[in-house]
Amino acid sequence: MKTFFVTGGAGFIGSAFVRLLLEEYDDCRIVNYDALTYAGNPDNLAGLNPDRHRFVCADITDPEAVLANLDENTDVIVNFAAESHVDRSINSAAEFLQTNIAGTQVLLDAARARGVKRFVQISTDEVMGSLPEDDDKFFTEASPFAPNSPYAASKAAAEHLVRAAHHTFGLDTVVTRCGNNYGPRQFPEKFLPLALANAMKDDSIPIYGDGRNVRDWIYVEDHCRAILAALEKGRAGAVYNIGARNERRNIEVAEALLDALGKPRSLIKFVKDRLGHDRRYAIDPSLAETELGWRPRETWATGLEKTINWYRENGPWIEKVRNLAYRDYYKAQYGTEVTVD
Ligand code: NAD
Ligand code: TDX
Repeated sequence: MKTFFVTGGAGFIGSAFVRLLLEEYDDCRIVNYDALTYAGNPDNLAGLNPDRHRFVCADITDPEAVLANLDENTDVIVNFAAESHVDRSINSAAEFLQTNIAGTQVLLDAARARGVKRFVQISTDEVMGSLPEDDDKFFTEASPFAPNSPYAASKAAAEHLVRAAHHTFGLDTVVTRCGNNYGPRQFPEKFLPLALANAMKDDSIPIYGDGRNVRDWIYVEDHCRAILAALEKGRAGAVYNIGARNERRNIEVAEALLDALGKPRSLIKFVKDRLGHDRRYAIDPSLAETELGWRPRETWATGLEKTINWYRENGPWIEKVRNLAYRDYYKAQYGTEVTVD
């Protein structure tokens, strides 16, 4: 039997990972440790078996709470907990430094104190900065760090702390760096679910700048399977870039969503650019493919279809997360209101 301590497991990717663990291991036990910030959502955990999945509402920056909930026999910590939205980090960086940096160190210290066998850090391609447009360059594990937003800088700092814990104390660590995830249960502050939720209500889709920025999109379950492969087969101290070789310009993403929904492209609205907006992310996942034997299962077409179907079938989930706090955030960020039921 394996025991997992998953942080941030009530968020978008963490909740998909917890589901995958419960599917893949008949006898695993999971402590799902999440502070339920604005992005954490208990509805994301509906229906999970309480005998094998224990939810704890607490903060990773609280060392006592972490130690109180981290058993001696824990096999793996998987750290998803983070402030994850670039625009919010531009508005205010403080929480990003606390959770993403200080919180990661708390978890590393606790892992050593409890003799946890492996520590998996969920990082991002953004730590490597931005690539030139229309180029054949990709991010590899050897790409230098060049974070451009406070979010990316905080995730880069966290990676350095993980590296230091491995080098100095011999903690068994693995880092995964993924690109832009999409799929069910993604909070609609991120571009794809925001565009989808807006278009479903005939609200406009705000596109920053010229809309030609490129992101490398991956279906969330494919990312989770890569994390599982890294957790099981990754070398101690290694970093793995995870991507589905699926570069798209933002404008193409918006057009694909509108076409699939049968909505007019006139819903696209160009708005003021994000400060410091990274131009292109593109990942070379060769190492994960060769060392971990991992491959994505979904194509852009199948992943998008699954995602759109999920949002179509889960109107109440969307309406619930587009609460007063969300509507205030939206108004402050975009200067317009979103339509809610
Ligand atoms: P998310 O914002 O949906 O979820 C984050 C979760 O962490 C939430 O449930 C929140 O309540 C929890 N959390 C935040 N601060 C906490 C704290 N101090 N203590 C405990 N829990 C806390 O994020 P996501 O999109 O699911 O991303 C998960 C991880 O994957 C993050 O580390 C992010 O940097 C990384 N990542 C995300 C993407 C992406 O495209 N979304 C891509 C690459 C890497
Ligand atoms: O309203 C918008 N309009 C727009 O054009 C928003 C919210 C975004 N965008 C653009 C900015 C980016 O070029 O769309 C692209 C995607 O934006 P986000 O969804 O905010 O993602 P990004 O900034 O690329 O970062 C994401 O990928 C790496 C995740 O949010 C991070 O958590 C992850 O680490």
